[in-house]
Amino acid sequence: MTKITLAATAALMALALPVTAQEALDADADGNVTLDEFQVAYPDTSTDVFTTLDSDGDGVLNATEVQAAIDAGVLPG
Ligand SMILES: [Ca+2]
Ligand SMILES: [Ca+2]
Repeated sequence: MTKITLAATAALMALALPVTAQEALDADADGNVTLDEFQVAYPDTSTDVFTTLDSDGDGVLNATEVQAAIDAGVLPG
């Protein structure tokens, strides 16, 4: 009974969670958005823009950096 309830709850939670911009962009689901992944969604994005968004300079965009880009109006939310 408990197992069934937990499974049902987990399923409902999965359905309720919206797909974030980060998840939509992160094609291989490794938690970071590479320039290649980014350009699949935004082919006109230059490396300069991507570098600007990559605030910690590690070469990929993490969820915080993607959210910052959305907050700044660079990406649609
Ligand atoms: Ca990725
Ligand atoms: Ca980064």
